[in-house]
Amino acid sequence: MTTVADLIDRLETEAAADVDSETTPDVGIIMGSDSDLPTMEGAYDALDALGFAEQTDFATPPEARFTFESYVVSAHRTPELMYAYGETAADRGLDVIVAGAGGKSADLPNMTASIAYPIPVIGVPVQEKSVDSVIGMPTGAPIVAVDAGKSFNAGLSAAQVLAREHDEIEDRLLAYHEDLTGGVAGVSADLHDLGIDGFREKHGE
Ligand code: AIR
Repeated sequence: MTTVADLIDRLETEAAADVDSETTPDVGIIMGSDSDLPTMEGAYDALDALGFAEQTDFATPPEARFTFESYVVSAHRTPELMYAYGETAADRGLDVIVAGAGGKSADLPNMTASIAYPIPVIGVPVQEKSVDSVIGMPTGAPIVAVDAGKSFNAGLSAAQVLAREHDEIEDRLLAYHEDLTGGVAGVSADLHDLGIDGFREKHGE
């Protein structure tokens, strides 16, 4: 069985390996519990829509140039792992972290933001009651955060961070936005031109 010590060893070994940053995961997605996964899936969906591939083995990256990885890291059950993840993030080649946690003590995003600083952390409060805990940082200890459950936006924000360095991601973000606005224009025209009944018939509502 894999232990927390095994995972910490793994992270530290990877950090020491000094591999080409083009082969390391660009985005790290972490969550306090696997029960957060249904909420955090939006971040995967956003990155997937932008052409990111999942990297499941640090040593053998997928062909796609831009990648993400994910782990369950609990601030309260496995604080040592949280510390190791944040501390090794830069040396493991991560450029940005998406961190989600739920409950009233949703401290993984805010603690990781402090440990991994200056790597930006985008916090996802898994529930409404987690918002204050995620965003309530003291002056000088920043975190970026999305609204409760909005992990899709966290994935987009992570890509925005990377787009400052990679034109290819900027182009994909612009194409995504064009699709999005086109979708709104399409339903707007349908609603007007078909009328409410016609719209319901066409869109199945
Ligand atoms: N959590 C896990 N470790 C520390 C915290 N705050 C959060 C998880 C999850 C919630 O506690 O992020 O949203 C409940 O976790 P579980 O594992 O009991 O379902």
